[in-house]
Order: sequence, then C-alpha cells, then structure tokens
Amino acid sequence: MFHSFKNKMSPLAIAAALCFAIPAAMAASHVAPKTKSSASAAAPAAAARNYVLETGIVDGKMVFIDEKGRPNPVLRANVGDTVELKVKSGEGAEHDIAIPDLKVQSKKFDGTTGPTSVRFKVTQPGKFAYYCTIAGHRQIGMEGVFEVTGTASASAPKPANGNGNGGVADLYTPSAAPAAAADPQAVSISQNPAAVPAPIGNRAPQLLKYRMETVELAGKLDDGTTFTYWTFDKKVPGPMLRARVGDTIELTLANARSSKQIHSIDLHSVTGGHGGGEHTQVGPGQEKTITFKLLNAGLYVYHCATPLVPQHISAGMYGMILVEPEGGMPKVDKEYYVMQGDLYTKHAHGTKTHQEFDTAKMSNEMPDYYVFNGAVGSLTKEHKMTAKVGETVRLFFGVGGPNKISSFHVIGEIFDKVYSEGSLTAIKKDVQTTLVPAGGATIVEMKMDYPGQYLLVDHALSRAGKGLVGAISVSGDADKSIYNGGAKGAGSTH
Ligand SMILES: [Cu+2]
Repeated sequence: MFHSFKNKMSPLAIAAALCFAIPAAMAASHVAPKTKSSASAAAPAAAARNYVLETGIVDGKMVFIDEKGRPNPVLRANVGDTVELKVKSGEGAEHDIAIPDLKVQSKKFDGTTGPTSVRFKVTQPGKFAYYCTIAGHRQIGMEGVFEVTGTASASAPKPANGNGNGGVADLYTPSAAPAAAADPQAVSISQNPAAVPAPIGNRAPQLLKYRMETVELAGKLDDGTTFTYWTFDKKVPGPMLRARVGDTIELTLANARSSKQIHSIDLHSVTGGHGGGEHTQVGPGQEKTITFKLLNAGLYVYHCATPLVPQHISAGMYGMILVEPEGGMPKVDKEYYVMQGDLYTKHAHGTKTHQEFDTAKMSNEMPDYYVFNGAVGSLTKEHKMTAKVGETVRLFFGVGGPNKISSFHVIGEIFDKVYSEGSLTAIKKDVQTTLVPAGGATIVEMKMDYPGQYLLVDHALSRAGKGLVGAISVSGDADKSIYNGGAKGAGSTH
C-alpha cells in the first residue's frame, strides 16, 4: 500500500510509515471540498493562487487531499504570486500545514475549529516540502511538494526572519506561544490501584462486552504541575479488564468528540489484526467495535496504536487485561493494579506549569517524569494500598512505558511468587527484583509478614527522584523474631 510513496519518502519515513501506518480500514469518508482551486496555468505576472486542502486517510496513510481527491498534490506557484492555503480537518483530528523553508506556518486546526488559512507571497523558486508538523503526521504521510517556478525576485527576503522586504514574512504572523500556567481545571487521572475486577472463578467461557472511551484531558501530574493526558476512560492506566481463556470479547472503542487526536487500541492478548490496532482507529466522535477470542492465559498490556505510538502511550494510553486460566487463579487476600510509565515534558521535572509533551526528549528516551498510575504521588498520597500482617498481596504490575523497562522491587519484602512476564504457566519463587519489559507485565505475590511501609520502586533508583514511588501500608503485630529494629536485648518498639 506504500508503493506510490516510495520515491518521495526517505527510507526512514517509509520505515516509520510501515511501523505506524493506519490501516486502510480507517479510510474515512472525506468530503470533497467545495471551493475550487483558482490556480492559473503559467502566468509570469504575479497572481493570486488559492489552494483548498482537506486532511484525511487514504490507503492507510494520513494525507492532505485536494478538491479532486488527490492525496498530497503538488502545489504550484510562480515567483511573485500570493498564495493562500486553506486547510480543514476532514477526519476531525488536529493538524497544521507548514512550509518551513519559506517560513510558512498555519495555525492548528481540528474538527471543531473549521478551516484555517495561511497567506504568503512567494519570492524564490524551488521545490519545498509542505507538511503537518504534529508529531508523527509527516512520517505517516502528511507531506507534499510546493513547486515554485521563475527567478528570484529582486526583493527576495533575507534568509531568516526577514520581516520587511516583500518576502513571505510580510504576510505571515506566527501565533503567539501559549502561556504556560498550571491548568486550574486539571483533574486527577490516577487510576485507583484497588480498581481490580472480581476474580473469574470456575466458569465456562462466555461473551463479554466492553466499551472504552478515549479522552484527552488536563490532569494533575504533580503538585502544581499539570499535563494534557490522553487516556482510556479518563484514567492512567486505563481500566483493568478481566476474563478467562476461551472468552470472546466484543470491545467498542469510542473516541470522545472533544478529542484532537485519532486513537485506537492494540491489546497484547489479541491474535491478529495488529492486536486490534488495525481496525480500531477512531477519529473524534467516532466509535468502532471488534471481537476477539482469548486464546492464551496471562496478564497482557494494551495501548493506543496511533502515530506517534510512543507519544500516545507516554501521554497515558495504556492498561492491562488479565486472562485467567480455566478454573481461575488461586485466591489471595488483596489484589492491586499498578502500571509504570515514562513521561517527556518541555520543562524540567518539578516545574510548576502546564507541561507540554516533548517528542524530541521522547525519541531520545530522556524522561522528565516516571510515574506509577499516571502521576507523581498516585500511590503514596492519593491512593493508599493496605494489607494486614498475614495477608497475601497480589500485584498486577505492568509497564506502559513507552520506552523504559522496570526493575520492579518492593523495599523490605521478597516476592514469594512471580509470574514472570505475565505468564501464568511458570511460577518463580523467592525473587527480590523482577524485570518487566516495556509493553510487558508481571504478577507478584507477597505474604506480608511484618507491619510497616513497603515501598514500590523501580530499582533503577534515580527514577524514584523523578516520581516513581508507591507504598503498601501493612498493619498488625510485629513479630520480633522476623525483624527487630531495636538495639540488641530488650525489644524497643518502633
Ligand atoms: Cu491514542
């Protein structure tokens, strides 16, 4: 499906497109724009040229579409022309259009903003790339050529920021950078670790129906710091799903009307269809339904699979589904749901502001924040995990990532059992630290033998300083033969 682009795209772009392509199934109905292009043929005299473009999905690629339905058309002009590009969002997601070589940059637009226009005067000949600057969109297809014929005009602009001599910059007014105060409307997005569905027990396979909504919202990342999260059901991680092997699941994914992005879901428990990512790409206000049978037991991560996939994951779009074996899992006293993620922000960790996502830091894998359940303090301040001495605690633990593995450890305890990599078929015993890959999971069980605060960490401990700490409070009587915090001799209680 990419053959027609191979000549125009760099190998890297092709690789990105292959990795991240939105399937043809998404190919949304794009409506042909009504306004007609008035580009005139070949007048050396300066002319006004108007191009009307609409964004959409064609053959599994995000593209600009002209009034004839052509994806990423070559736009032509002559030196001296004044060009107006009028662009609107066909599928509702947020985009822009830019020709950086000519210092042309439109405002962002989406399904709610209506079309946006950018006007500029052309002063130099050449072939220039136009594309959408939203992260990932150029890589998956939103790029074309703006071709200018003629000779450079005498009043060609200075190379940089020329704002006075008849160049492009005369007509282009950059939009002001938004003020970056923490968002007072931000809400908690931290998933409650106790939000674990009831055990399946011993029952026959059945059909289960789930509905999830993807929602973009301002959430609290830390004290005085907010962030625009992208979520499943407004929480990070998204809801934990629980089923048994042999169940068939009918899953409807709806994307909130207020969204600016397309979203989707890829569940690692699904066989075929890119885990569901192939058939769940939903634009704002849309929904899609897939069904799948659970062929393998285990604890599986799910995540959004829309470009840039790691950005969607980092911004909060991950969760887990537990597929119990026939007959269910052994009963324990407490079950909790915890996931780890790494987050990349424009400003340093701890800055009191509304943080914007930083895709450059993401691609370099340099996180500013590491979080359990979406935010700093989720599992220490907002939600309390508790147990009593003698109880067995089971943690369903996963790494959304997108990039960093976890050396998962609980300070002061030993995992009596580890279901490594979320596999229910092989149990390890007596483990201190267990490795959980990005996009992977584990189940650990601990009998809590002694009271106190047990800290959940990634034993790459620098990450604790970037937000990655949780706690289980254990109450009950201290058995001094297990641990005695006092000096030798008479037991000082502590
Ligand atoms: Cu998404």
